[in-house]
Amino acid sequence: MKILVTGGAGFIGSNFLNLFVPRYPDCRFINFDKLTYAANLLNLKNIQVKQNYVFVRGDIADYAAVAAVFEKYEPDIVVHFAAESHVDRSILGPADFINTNILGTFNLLEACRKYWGDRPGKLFHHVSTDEVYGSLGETGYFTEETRYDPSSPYSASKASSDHLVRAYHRTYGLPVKVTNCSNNYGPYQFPEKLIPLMILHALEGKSLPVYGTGENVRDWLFVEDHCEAIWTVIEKGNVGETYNIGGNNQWKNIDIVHKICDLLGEKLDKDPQEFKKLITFVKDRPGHDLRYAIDATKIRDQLGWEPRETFETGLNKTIDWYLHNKDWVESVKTGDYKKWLEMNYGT
Ligand code: NAD
Ligand code: TDX
Repeated sequence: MKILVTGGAGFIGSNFLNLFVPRYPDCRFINFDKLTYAANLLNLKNIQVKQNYVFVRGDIADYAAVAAVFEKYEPDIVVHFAAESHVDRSILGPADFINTNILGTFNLLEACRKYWGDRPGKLFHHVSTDEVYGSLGETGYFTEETRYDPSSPYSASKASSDHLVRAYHRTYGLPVKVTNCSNNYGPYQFPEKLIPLMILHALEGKSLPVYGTGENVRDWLFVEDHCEAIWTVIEKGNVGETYNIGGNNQWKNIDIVHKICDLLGEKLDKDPQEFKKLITFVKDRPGHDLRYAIDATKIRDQLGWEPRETFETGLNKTIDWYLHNKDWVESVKTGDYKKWLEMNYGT
């Protein structure tokens, strides 16, 4: 089985490869990644020498590059993570989001259609987000039937890609599966996202910027639980169907920031107040969705998946990881990784 993983040098994709490359030595994994600012090949240092793993640098928005990978590696399964993923960046500059998330997905679908034809045993697994559903009010959950209502250029581009994937199934019979997951956290997450940003700012004594009043709610899932859920859907899910993934773990942003400060206080034997005094309420994100919450009944009941980590165990692991992986943190912060990239790849 040959598995093409797009975006495998990013946060979730690298966790996916780190879990499954060693676990499935009979599968060959091809990691196709453009290496944007969010990627880091250091994430993959434990598997880079494995016989069943290969890295190919390339852009999914470039059809010729995508076609070349299909010709050379003849993948049976595509697990499509590659995306521009940060909402704030999409507000500042949506163009890359349209290009990668929409055009890039289209190119992959076209390649599948051309190179797979009607052959059996193929699968396009599309990794998507709960943000396509827009915002919940104070109550309720997103189910697989919730109407799409995206708020940001990021979520609109992901919604668009979801529609394309489903259209390729209905129109051309392409074997696809879609998963829509809630907010992930864990090792290797680029420190622009809430949890790693707060951990690293607190450690450096920088302000902890909470948007608006901090009352917005997100539903958090440990990244490895997301990866296991994707694998479960690949193995056991029905072709043409969608599965929501979430850990039933809703938190207000401000409460998470307090919790991180408390845990850092415990771990570093410091007064948490030292970190909490850094909290600064800043201008709200435009179009900021109030609340996300996933109803994961379908994947639990039909496929038997459930998360292994609680928020307590997952957040502790995550903070410990950022405390013990200073080289990774430094390389991301100082731009050393960017220099290394320029030396090795010229850009
Ligand atoms: P990330 O930003 O950490 O990583 C994205 C990866 O895609 C990077 O390695 C980047 O280099 C690569 N990439 C970007 N543009 C590319 C292009 N044009 N061609 C090839 N590679 C390209 O993102 P992430 O947080 O790991 O998210 C992965 C996927 O999961 C995304 O599709 C995202 O929408 C989805 N998702 C993320 C979350 C979350 O909380 N992070 C939750 C649900 C779904
Ligand atoms: O500095 C911050 N302060 C703050 O209050 C940051 C970075 C975020 N926030 C708030 C905004 C959100 O309500 O925290 C919440 C989480 O923000 P992000 O980490 O940017 O995540 P979010 O916008 O919820 O989107 C994430 O989850 C769904 C991922 O980035 C997406 O890729 C995924 O699809």
